[in-house]
Amino acid sequence: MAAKKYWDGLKAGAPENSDLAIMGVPFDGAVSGGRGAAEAPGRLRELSKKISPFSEEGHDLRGLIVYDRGDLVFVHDWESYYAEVEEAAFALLQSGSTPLFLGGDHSVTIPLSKAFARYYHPEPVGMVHLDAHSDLMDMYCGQKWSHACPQRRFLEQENTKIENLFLVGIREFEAEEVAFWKDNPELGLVTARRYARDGHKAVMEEMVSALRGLSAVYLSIDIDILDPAYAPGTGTPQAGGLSTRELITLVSDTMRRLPVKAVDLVEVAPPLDSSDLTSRAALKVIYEIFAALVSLKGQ
Ligand SMILES: [Mn+2]
Repeated sequence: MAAKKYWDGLKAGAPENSDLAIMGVPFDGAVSGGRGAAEAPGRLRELSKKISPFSEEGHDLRGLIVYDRGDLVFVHDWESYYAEVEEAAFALLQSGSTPLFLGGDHSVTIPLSKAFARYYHPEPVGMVHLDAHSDLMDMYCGQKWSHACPQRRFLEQENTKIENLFLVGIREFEAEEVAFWKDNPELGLVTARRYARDGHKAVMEEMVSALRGLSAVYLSIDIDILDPAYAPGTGTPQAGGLSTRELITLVSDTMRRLPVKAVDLVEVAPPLDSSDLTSRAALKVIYEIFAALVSLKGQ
């Protein structure tokens, strides 16, 4: 799929010479709430045609070279699909560009972050998880690959550590997740309430200091970190979340201040959306990721 068709105004590149590589993972078989996240990559690409290639502060994004690998479509079974997703993610990491994975539900982070950890092994890797939920369940609905489990699966990788996992925006828990947090005080966990109380700057300092020393960080953005007022189109919305204004700044600063080497954006569910509000919020975040990459490229 040529980037020319979508992502209007950006330069289309090959995997080896691009700044950013996009891959859609249209899978929503692991949700506990509403489905529809499988339609997100298609909807986001479609809407990208209407977005001008400038950041919200007027920075020109037309120099950014983007390779859009297209979607990895689910064909057979869950296990072989995740193996394929992992291999495709690994290949994109090998190409040297920064991958941006478009989910799909949050379970897709399981094979994606596994590929990430494997690519950087034995170097330690970190994770920033922006979400209403901590996704720290060992099992959910009898399933280890539920969208409630990705961070537990990430912590099973050899080169990950609890202190290198940093969560922001959390405001709903299962009993097991609260117990896990209590048993592991080194876990970086900022609730949505604390984010509002302490403010962006203080949380950024805490995040940067928690992940200091790492050379590769994975950024996982669940759109339900946003308040449903800003992002109604998601399977498990939770009131009391961040505003789009806050999320854009949070993602932009995370990209600039930490060595983010891969990003995913998950849980946008177009069939549950209203006037594409959620997809448009996601695209705003995506274009600020582009802007961060452009400014990092110029350094
Ligand atoms: Mn999640």
